[in-house]
Amino acid sequence: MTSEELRKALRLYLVMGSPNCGGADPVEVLDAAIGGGVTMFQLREKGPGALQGPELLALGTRLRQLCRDRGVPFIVNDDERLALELEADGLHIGQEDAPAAEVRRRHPGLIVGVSAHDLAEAQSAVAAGADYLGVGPMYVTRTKLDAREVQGPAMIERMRAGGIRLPLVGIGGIDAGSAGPVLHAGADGVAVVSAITAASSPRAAAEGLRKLF
Ligand code: 3NM
Repeated sequence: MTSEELRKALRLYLVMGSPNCGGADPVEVLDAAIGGGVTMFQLREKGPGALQGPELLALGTRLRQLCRDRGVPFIVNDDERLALELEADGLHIGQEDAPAAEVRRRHPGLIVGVSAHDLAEAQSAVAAGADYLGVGPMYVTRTKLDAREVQGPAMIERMRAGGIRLPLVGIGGIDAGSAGPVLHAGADGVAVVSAITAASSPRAAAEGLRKLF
């Protein structure tokens, strides 16, 4: 994938695991969300009731297949082994996970995304060879219990002003009503969990976000 293709794929990035789906089948949620215009998917199986082992592998296999069928890049959060087992297109890592430079070296063919919360973290991630950055939290989020302090869209502006040219997505508390300032600040796209997974119609929610592009 070229960097321009990656920039486009990052426009509407759904991040999700079974704990975010309120008992609905994550495969059905993802199918509807892709129907509504989701352009990239990350399997992030975290929080109360998160699946592990064979159950996680089984769910990941179904989600991976759906992404393959629909032509949507499939990214795995944090778990390098799972990413390889599922033949993921990429890995997303946080500041508390394995160092980005090592992940980059170990997996030269994968898209590597890194969570960055300030300009210094963004600069280190660029130096480590990241392909894109997730910047958050943009707004208050109830999805990630250990989220940092709210940075707001201004952090994206600060990164752009500081010379960061890598594809950027904002994350944290974003929905169709609050995505505008994030894009205006210089983000290539938005990453969302609950705006889609907790919506009564994930498809309509995704359509509402896609209209912004
Ligand atoms: N990462 P919602 S915030 C997974 O700030 C994640 O790095 C964040 O969920 C960060 O769209 C977040 O429901 C949760 O607010 C985003």
